[in-house]
Amino acid sequence: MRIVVLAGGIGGARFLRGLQQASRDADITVIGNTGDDIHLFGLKVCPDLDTVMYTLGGGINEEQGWGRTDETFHLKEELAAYGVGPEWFGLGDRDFATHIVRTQMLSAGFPLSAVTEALCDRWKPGVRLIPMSDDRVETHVAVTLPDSGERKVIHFQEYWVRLRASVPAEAVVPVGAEQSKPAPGVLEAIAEADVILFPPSNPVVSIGTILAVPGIREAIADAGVPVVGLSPIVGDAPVRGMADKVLAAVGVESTAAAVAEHYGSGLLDGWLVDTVDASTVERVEAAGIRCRAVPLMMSDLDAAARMAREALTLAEEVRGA
Ligand code: FO1
Repeated sequence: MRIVVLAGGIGGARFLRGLQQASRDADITVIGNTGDDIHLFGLKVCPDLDTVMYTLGGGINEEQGWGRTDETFHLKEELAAYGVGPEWFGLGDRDFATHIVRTQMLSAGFPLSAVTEALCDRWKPGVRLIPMSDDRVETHVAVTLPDSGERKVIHFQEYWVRLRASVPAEAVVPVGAEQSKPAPGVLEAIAEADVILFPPSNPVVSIGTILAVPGIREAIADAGVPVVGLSPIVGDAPVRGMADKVLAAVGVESTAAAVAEHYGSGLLDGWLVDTVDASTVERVEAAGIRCRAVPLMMSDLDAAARMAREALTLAEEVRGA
């Protein structure tokens, strides 16, 4: 079975580990979000691609869900000693190697998709990881800074990590998306898929950014195969991260049903909500999207595998409908 998954960061990566366990013989292609990418110290850092690669490749810092395990921060300390920032983004020594290799290959003229393939040669994640685009797309967020009251547009990572999303996101803009093209293999993978999954990733800055690359949303809508998503919102709050902060920016209430309606029945055929949101199944089905309430707390690998199996089961129900 050929499965295509649109993945963001931590939630997406953990779901993928469950999907691999639930569907061992599946051929999984991951279309990774690159809107979180940031250029630091002359290096290109791709947080969501690295989180998928490290999580499935066995190198992830499990508690954080990002960065490498067994990390040290000598390089970061030395840069700080030179007064070279930013200090708020925790790049570890092992992680720096990934960004150096990536930047070296990009400078040699390789596209990001080829670089990602090369990095995955080492990590062997067991999925094909393709960036949504080889073109530069970076999410920026309009905020009113708490101390100065000044309205500013800042990089997503500064909003997410330095500000901890402590102020409302007034606008979320994937800069460059309009001019970007799907990376080689993205549209082909969607066209050849037997099922397409939206894991519990951030619907605005992760999956929303992937869908903002011209051609991807249309390809999924036209794929003619079941598209099933899992709600990242449980009981009106995001399971992890601060999805509710950016949902407000796009006028979407922080509920499992509102996120499904945000994607729309033109895109989604099925939607899994957590059992605590069972009362919302009717509203999602009224939007033309098949809905089931199942446990969605991805507390461990077995829980993630159960969720993946539920998503694949719903996909078959939709296919047979
Ligand atoms: N998240 C944090 O909350 N603090 C950090 O210092 C931080 C550093 C970091 C370094 C590399 C990387 O790949 C990810 C990193 N993240 C950090 C996570 C990152 O902000 C998020 O994983 C994604 O951008 C959102 O999905």
